Amino acid sequence: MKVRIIGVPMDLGADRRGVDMGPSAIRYAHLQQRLEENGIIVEDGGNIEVPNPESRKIKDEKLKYLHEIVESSERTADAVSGAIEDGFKPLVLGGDHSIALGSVTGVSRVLKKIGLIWIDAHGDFNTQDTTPSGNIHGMILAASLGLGHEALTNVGGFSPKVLPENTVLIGVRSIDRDEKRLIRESGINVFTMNDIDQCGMRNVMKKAIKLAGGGTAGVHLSFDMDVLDPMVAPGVGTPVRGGITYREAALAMEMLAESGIIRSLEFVEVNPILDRGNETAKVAVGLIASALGEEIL
Ligand code: NNH
Ligand code: MN
Ligand code: MN
Ligand code: MN
Repeated sequence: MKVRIIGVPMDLGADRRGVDMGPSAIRYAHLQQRLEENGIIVEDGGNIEVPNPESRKIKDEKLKYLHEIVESSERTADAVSGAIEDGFKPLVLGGDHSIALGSVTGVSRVLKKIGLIWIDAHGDFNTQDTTPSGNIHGMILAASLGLGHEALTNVGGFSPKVLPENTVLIGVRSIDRDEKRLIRESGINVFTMNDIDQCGMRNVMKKAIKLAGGGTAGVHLSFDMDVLDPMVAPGVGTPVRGGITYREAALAMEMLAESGIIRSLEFVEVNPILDRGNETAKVAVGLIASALGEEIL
């Protein structure tokens, strides 16, 4: 297997500094070495260029940094498409979750019909009409399905990037009021924390793999580190109590690796400023290794 690392030091979508250092923190936690030990050929493609919030004066818009995020997304999409075309599996490191717009666009453009597995404490299903914060990282799953601001949905020049029946949202426990209605109406597949508690991660992932992988050319995994319990992953911008354990996350990754459906993946929202001893980045590296086929024995 050949993997190309693509860093996206983006913090504009969360409007909060620190998460832009996520790619460095994950690299510093020996990502490349760990993957190479597993026999993977790793190429580090460096970082996508992202502007700093300090270099920007006007800040009064409803969707914060819309223009900058759209432009960065196009660059990320090109890097992700390029990696797949060059025979690599793109591994995108965030950065806040707004970077998923670029990754999803990049995979969808090459594979045409994709599945999407979105693992997150949040729904990321807001639009300009429902967002309580104006932060674009809370809108990207909706945008991938063609819902929301046209500047977001039109990234890559096509929309939607994925169909609701091939979209699976897992681990949610914090959804805004109007966002709830949008998710229900959308027809996407959702497994909440309650579903994980009731049915177990194994059963949830079995269903998710069928839904996202069935009849698609491949699946993009978008993993928001805040899905983990804050005790496991303290270094995230918007922690929510009652998250999944390390083993639940690792099992999900191991099952995805075994299924063979994953064509590209990303890990987002690692914020080293809020972290303890780079623990969250280390957790991310363990999960990435599992998702890319590392076996316990
Ligand atoms: N739902 C909130 C919003 O739209 C929070 C989103 N924050 C996240 N999403 N970290 O994963 O602003
Ligand atoms: Mn920055
Ligand atoms: Mn998210
Ligand atoms: Mn989240």
